[in-house]
Amino acid sequence: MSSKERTVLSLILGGGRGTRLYPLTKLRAKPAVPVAGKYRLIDIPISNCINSGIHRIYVLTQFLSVSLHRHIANTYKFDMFSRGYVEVLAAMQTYEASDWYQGTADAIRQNLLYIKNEGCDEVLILSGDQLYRMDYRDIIETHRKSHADVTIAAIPVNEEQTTGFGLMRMDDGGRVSSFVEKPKTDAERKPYYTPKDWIEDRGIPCNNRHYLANMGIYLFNTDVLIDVLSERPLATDFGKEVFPRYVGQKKIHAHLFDGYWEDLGTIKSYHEASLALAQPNPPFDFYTPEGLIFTRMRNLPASRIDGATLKQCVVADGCRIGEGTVLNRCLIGVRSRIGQNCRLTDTVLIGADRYETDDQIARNDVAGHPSLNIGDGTVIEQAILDKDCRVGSHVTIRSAKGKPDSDSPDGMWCVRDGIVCVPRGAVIPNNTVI
Ligand code: ADQ
Ligand code: ADP
Repeated sequence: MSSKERTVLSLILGGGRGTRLYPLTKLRAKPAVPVAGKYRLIDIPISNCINSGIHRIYVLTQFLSVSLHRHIANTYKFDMFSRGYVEVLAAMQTYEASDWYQGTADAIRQNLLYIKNEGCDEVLILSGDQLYRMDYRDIIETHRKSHADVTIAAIPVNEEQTTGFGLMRMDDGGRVSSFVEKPKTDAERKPYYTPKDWIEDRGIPCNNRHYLANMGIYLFNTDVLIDVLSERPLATDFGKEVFPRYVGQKKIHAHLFDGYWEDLGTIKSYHEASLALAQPNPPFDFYTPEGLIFTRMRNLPASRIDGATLKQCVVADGCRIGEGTVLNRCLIGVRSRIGQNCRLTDTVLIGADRYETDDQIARNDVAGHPSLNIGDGTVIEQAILDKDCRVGSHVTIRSAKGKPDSDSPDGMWCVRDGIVCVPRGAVIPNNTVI
């Protein structure tokens, strides 16, 4: 290495059309989707970058929402000496192409100008919809030691999980010798079977995980990235086109990782990972001195809970929970208001953007209009209720487990992956049964 320290620029892929997270992405860009009661999806990779000493960060998103921009501008302020920044690059804003980003590689290609201008040595490409903590200095070290062109982070997965991932075969020196994107058949998957000893020799317990999956975390030498994307202008996706094609031509290495890493890109995985935060010994730990996850400071009061029973719950700031209410395995987001004698099970309540005054609530009651967020005597199971929803009193939302995806005619709720989702701002009148 030269005496000059190598520099890393980070690009976070903030999401395609966001259809898999619909309706959470109905009114906001995917990076702005709330997570863990008080954060947004984008806080996870940005915090990982900051904790790894990477301070130059672009977030690539399909559309620029005011709330995403405000969140980033108000949260990530670097001092003038660090030369750090977090900036959002929206698809429609680029001059070279006026189209939506067609895929992960295309999103990066449309922003090559920014990468070239930055003059960095390496580019770290991250997914914006994963919950994990990683010190990227480790993958940077693996990359530099092996003199690779590209290094991909890899995690061992079991056979059932393989259909959702790109799989890699590595040689003993850590070089990737072949890559297949989301294999559909046994024949496609079989060559990627990695023996237990090979995995355990590298200090990772195998636990029946015989396949090395692409985590969607890539470290490229800048010149290689520019080459690859300029040479193949039609390759739109790293997993589908770029890696399978370049695996023999470029020096692609893998960096093994074995911590908690969960995709939050679908309603099902979002719901599961959110509720897992409320478990005893949660797999992702927000309560640790290491690797703080940052978010925007809010001047919210502490939560007030009056005679309610809570089991395995996470409650964010500024909430009020009424007497006689029972919450089992719930994630309750900022400013949530839950009335008396409610029963919520396996539910994610994202919260509210503001409070209503007592006067407003009284007027709503007289008019029979539900107030923010959940009225008295309401029962909810297996649901995700987005921000500012107004679920009336004595409403029942039953579990839709096993039921097909559907949308209510009035747009006030839908079923995705067997989970009832109430979109942002929806109103569910008193006594409704879903
Ligand atoms: P997928 O999970 O299918 O596979 P993909 O849709 O390619 O992921 O998205 C990866 C990341 O890029 C996500 O954060 C997504 O939101 C974002 N993204 C997707 N399209 C985008 C676009 N047009 N513009 C901006 N951002 C976009 C990939 C790899 C697999 C690997 C898994 C790991 O292809 O090989 O195993 O990630 O999760
Ligand atoms: P959250 O508090 O969950 O992070 P938002 O960032 O969307 O959510 O902000 C909550 C509310 O506060 C919204 O109604 C938003 O319009 C308002 N708000 C937040 N920050 C500002 C700001 N800097 N200027 C004006 N309004 C703001």
